[in-house]
Amino acid sequence: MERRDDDRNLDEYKNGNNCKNGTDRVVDDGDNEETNGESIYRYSDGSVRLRNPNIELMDQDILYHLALGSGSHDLQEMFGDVKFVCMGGTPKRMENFAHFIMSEIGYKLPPGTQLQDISAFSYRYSMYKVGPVLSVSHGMGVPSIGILLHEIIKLMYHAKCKDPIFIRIGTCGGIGVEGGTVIITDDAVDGLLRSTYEMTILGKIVQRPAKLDAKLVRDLKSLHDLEDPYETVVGKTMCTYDFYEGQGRLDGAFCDFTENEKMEYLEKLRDFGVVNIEMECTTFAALTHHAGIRAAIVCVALLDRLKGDQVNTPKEVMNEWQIRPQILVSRFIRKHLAQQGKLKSLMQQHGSIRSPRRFKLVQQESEAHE
Ligand code: R2B
Ligand code: URA
Repeated sequence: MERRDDDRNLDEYKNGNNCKNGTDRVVDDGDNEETNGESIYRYSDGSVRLRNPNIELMDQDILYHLALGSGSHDLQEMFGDVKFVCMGGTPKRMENFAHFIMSEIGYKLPPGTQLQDISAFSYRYSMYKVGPVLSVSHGMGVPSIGILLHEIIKLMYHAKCKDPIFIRIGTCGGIGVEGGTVIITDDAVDGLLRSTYEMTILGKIVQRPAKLDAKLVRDLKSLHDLEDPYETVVGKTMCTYDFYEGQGRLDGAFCDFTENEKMEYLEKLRDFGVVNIEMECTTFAALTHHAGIRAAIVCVALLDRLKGDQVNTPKEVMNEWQIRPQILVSRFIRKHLAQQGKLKSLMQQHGSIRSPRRFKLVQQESEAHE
């Protein structure tokens, strides 16, 4: 396999700079990084760096669950322009998001082509690319999103993507918030309320800090429109390994606690600042942070767990709710692209602009609302 120009990972590993202890030196690329005072682990040009010297030595790297490979595909050509990686649980939601973001950023596919699930042949995850946006499903729970993150982070590395931003767009159970409320996570905690992702590696317990980007939280929150007919709140999100007993539900196949015990627990979570419960946040926060990638989580609450356990909102209502995080994220992407002067060039692709003068007026109008 072609080695990268400077064999950076391997040489740094040989020089004892392999970052096993997390004390790596890093670049501040000035792209408004903010991770609680720590530097971000990336190359000086913003491209993603791997904390694994083995990848350089491999003949090819097969991203098995994405049905892609560094030997079989020109990953840089295919994905080099990716700036936003948006992920959510289901293939359908992420297909819908791909279509939605396509119209939001005015991206036009070449005539005669249509959006394709790039990872269709993996039969595991679905992935769609809309210009600088990758929309990918991660399945349910920690193991599923963990596998996806390993492969997507390697994909960013092989493709030499610069400063990618990862955003999880999900669903959750709210704590003390109405169904339909949008929640931006500022702290991801596990079932013991620790801001860590704990796993077992080679028979040892390893904990990684589950940190999200504080500036992304503020930027996303600022894009809530006062006219939105729902609330957008910021708070702690708890990650569980199970939907039923793990989230204190009384309606699973098993339940060894009383309703009083359940309520006591949920109230304790609320008093600690937990606003929602889902099943991926600590892994998502920890692995993106470990990779030096800025990341955020935006979920919609499907119910208020202080009021019940069953998800029984009508499908049509729930479908509308699920678009809410997508709207917020699309505002963020539009704003980011507009600030970088890239929105216009996307919109001009494939001759979609009939009148540059009218286009400019419309763009100015919409930018004024961002
Ligand atoms: C939210 O919803 C799913 C469980 O229904 C899970 O993936 C999550 O985090
Ligand atoms: N997803 C969860 O993990 N929990 C809920 O209560 C709803 C959606």
